[in-house]
Amino acid sequence: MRRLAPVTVVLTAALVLAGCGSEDSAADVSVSGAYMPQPVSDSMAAGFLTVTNKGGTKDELTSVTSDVGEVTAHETVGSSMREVKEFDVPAHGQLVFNSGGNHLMFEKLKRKPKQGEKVTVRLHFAESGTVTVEMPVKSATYTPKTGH
Ligand SMILES: [Cu+2]
Repeated sequence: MRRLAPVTVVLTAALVLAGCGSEDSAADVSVSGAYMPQPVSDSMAAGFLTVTNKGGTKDELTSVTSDVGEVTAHETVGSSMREVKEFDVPAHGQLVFNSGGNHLMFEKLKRKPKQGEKVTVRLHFAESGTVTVEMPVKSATYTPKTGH
């Protein structure tokens, strides 16, 4: 339980700020496998992660913010991509961002993230409030072993 305490504090603060009276549904959504390949561009980067919803209610990822720049969520359709405003996180399901598929796109970077650093990313959910993720920066060619 001790390991989870900082997350709980962040979530509680987010709910208070939002004036949200919902119960502790925040515990239903968690993030794993987050990483950012070290960007080759000075102004743009991509990020990947998996959102898992343990709860019985669908949630939605409504926005993503970071201190390193502007973030949008994209889906890949064929060989092109388009911005998606709200991604569903199905009940008892996952929302997966992975290379070649859905991805987070960081633009107008204030600094260029380097391998070994961490980028703070905040995921804002319709039901679960805000989840803060420390996204590690990996090598430019990194692919997770469990990746697709
Ligand atoms: Cu994109």
